[in-house]
Amino acid sequence: MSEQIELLRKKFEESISQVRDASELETLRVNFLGKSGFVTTLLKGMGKLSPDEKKKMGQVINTFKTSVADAIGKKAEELHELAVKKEIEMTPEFDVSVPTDLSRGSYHPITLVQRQCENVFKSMGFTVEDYSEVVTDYECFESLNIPKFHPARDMQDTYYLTNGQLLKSQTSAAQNAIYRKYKDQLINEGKPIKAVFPGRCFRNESTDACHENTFFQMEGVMVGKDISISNLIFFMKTMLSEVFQRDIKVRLRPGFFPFVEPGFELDINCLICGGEGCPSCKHSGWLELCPCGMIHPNVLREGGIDPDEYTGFAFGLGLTRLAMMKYGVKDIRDLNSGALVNLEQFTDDE
Ligand code: FA5
Repeated sequence: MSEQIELLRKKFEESISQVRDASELETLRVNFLGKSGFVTTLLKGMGKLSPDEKKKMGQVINTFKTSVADAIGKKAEELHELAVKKEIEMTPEFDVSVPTDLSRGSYHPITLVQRQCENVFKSMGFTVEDYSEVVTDYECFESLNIPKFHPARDMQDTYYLTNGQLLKSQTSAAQNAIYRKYKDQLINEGKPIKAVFPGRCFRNESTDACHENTFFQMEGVMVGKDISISNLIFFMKTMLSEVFQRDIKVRLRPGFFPFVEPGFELDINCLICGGEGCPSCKHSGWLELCPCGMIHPNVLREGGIDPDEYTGFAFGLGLTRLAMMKYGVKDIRDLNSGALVNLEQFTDDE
């Protein structure tokens, strides 16, 4: 079996050095780490071994598995950086000194609330991360404890590219990469991971006053020793009181997301109708704003972090809905309408 692992290691190293893009990387990951992949087959093959051999081989295979997962994570980051660099190189140069007679523009309300939230979290020691809008199935679902055919996928039907990649349906898609990016600092220097990552999300969704097919979220994660629900509630409360600059009613209720346990829904009392019920809150008086919870052990493990040593929380703030509430926009679709008459009236009040 040791020889078999050595051969597989060589095969993996050779294959990963030839990978040119994210879809090839995903194929390689499935070949090695997928349900019928080489590593899973190795683990299944241990059934025939004696208990002593099983223990020994189990360790060897797991070390191999971790090294494969780490190398794939690193390669994903490299490919991402390369793609960004290429895009920058291809952007034509333009002359910023050319005079223009266009009137001065204004920031979009979503940009305004995004910046406010970023500033609040930066002041509390969080880094702000950028992530691509086109992601793999692994990033958006599998790394988040949502295997193929899991019913939770039905809630997030999205748009697929012909190469198997997809437009991300949730900012949670960046979680795995963030854990891999900062895990060494966490493990070697004891520095907790504290990051927020705003981004555009896409869902194949019937639109109404509070649902769009293209909307913004801001994900936040904190991972370290002894991180608990109290930390989560503290950061949520601070963020909301800083953004609204006044007391607002919120409620926390149980919610299910495969990547957190326990999970919660954080709702905000509708500021359009004052909680009476209106189309903006589907006549319930409450608007789902920021689901959250304690990160599931499987998700931490998949990100290279030992869940027996570290815990963490994650949240997924609906930035577009936050903009609606903050600026009293009754219909979410107005925010994507491009109607300047509506959008120009908001200013950066910082
Ligand atoms: C998620 O997307 C989870 N990834 C959030 C999460 C992160 C949970 C981390 C736990 C831990 P959900 O599908 O409920 O969950 O979306 C999160 C928020 O995004 C919603 O509360 C809402 O504010 C916003 N949202 C979701 N769908 C839409 C939509 N179609 N239009 C506008 N806003 C939306």
